[in-house]
Amino acid sequence: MTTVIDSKEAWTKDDSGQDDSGHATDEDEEVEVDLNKEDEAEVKREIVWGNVVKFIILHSLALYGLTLLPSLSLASWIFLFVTYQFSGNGITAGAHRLWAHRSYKAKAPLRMLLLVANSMAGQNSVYTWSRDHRLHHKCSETMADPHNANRGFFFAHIGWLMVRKHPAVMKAGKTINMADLEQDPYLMFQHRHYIKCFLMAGFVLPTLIPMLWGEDPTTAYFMAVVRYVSVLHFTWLVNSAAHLFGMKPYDKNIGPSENRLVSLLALGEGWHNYHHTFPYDYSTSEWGFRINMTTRFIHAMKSLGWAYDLRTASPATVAARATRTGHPELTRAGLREAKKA
Ligand code: ST9
Ligand code: ZN
Ligand code: ZN
Repeated sequence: MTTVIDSKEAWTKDDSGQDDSGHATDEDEEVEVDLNKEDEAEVKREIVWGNVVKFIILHSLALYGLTLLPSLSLASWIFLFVTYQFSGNGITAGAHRLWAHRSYKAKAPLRMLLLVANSMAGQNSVYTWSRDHRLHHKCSETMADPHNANRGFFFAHIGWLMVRKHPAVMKAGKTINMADLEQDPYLMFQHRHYIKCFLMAGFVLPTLIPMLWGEDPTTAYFMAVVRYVSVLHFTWLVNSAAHLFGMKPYDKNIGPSENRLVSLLALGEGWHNYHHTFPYDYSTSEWGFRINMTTRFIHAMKSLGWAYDLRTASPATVAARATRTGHPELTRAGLREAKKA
């Protein structure tokens, strides 16, 4: 079943009446931090050198891993591609569209599958990821946004993971309602045992499995590093490139943009102007399956009966919003009209 949302307000509450997305609610009034007056110059950056060293080592290993690609067997190439898609969906279909935004519902087998995929992607626990992401939407492009794109491409991409968070992030973060995720025992298990889950799904299994078809374990390990670092960068591009480059059909007053290349690499998550305007939409775009592997995945799960209650914005809602705040001629309906004329 697909739920079409006609009213903008409809998505801020789930069935239990709790705010489920981290977006603007009445509670916003309680955020006392003057988010826009914080001056970049006043921010005392505290570099977390441990993370800097960690990322240098990780990228060095990934660069060495790239030199092994020509020696890969066909089976290992297929495995690399499948694990990129699988772990990527653990972020896109899992942490992002299911858990952070509750844009659809999933039965237990799908939730388990997505949790394994998410652990493989190694981007912090779903709980931590969703808390930061809900805050990213609620305080988008202010000092309380953990990866505020106004602080530049590098900060939004990777820099934010190498410095202590701005006090505004901590303060505004306390207004994020996480009760829905706290009630999920699977998620809290992953949160409590995160490092073990990550190492097992991200490195141990992807090193052991290719040995079944005779791959050298060292090569298999380096392929896991290449896959991990690639998926990290494809994800970070949503925070950097898709907040800086592209068209804005739905809301021209915000940074998030429609970026095809990012959508291709990030399994459909580059349609970021649409996503920030209609964050409850399970498809993060009005273009269906077009450059959107995650939407294809969710539909495959729906046909198995594992995904249901998919929420989406109606064409009328999209048209009304684009007319009010965006460029209606650049929306799907607008481009269709232009083609006819
Ligand atoms: C990674 C995450 O890569 C990537 C997220 C990307 C999001 C993209 C979104 C775009 C849309 C989706 C697109 C998907 C595309 C996928 C494509 C796939 C092909 N609210 O954090 P701490 C409080 S991770 C409320 O340590 P520091 C809280 O009390 C990469 N409160 O702050 C917390 O304690 P606890 C691997 C908050 O000390 C306490 O502060 N991971 C919030 O400033 C301390 O929190 C790493 O490299 C909040 N939002 O450190 C680890 N935040 O947690 C990187 C904090 O106990 N992280 N609090 O409740 C770190 O090392 C640290 O977080 C730090 C900041 C150094 C960055
Ligand atoms: Zn964003
Ligand atoms: Zn989002």
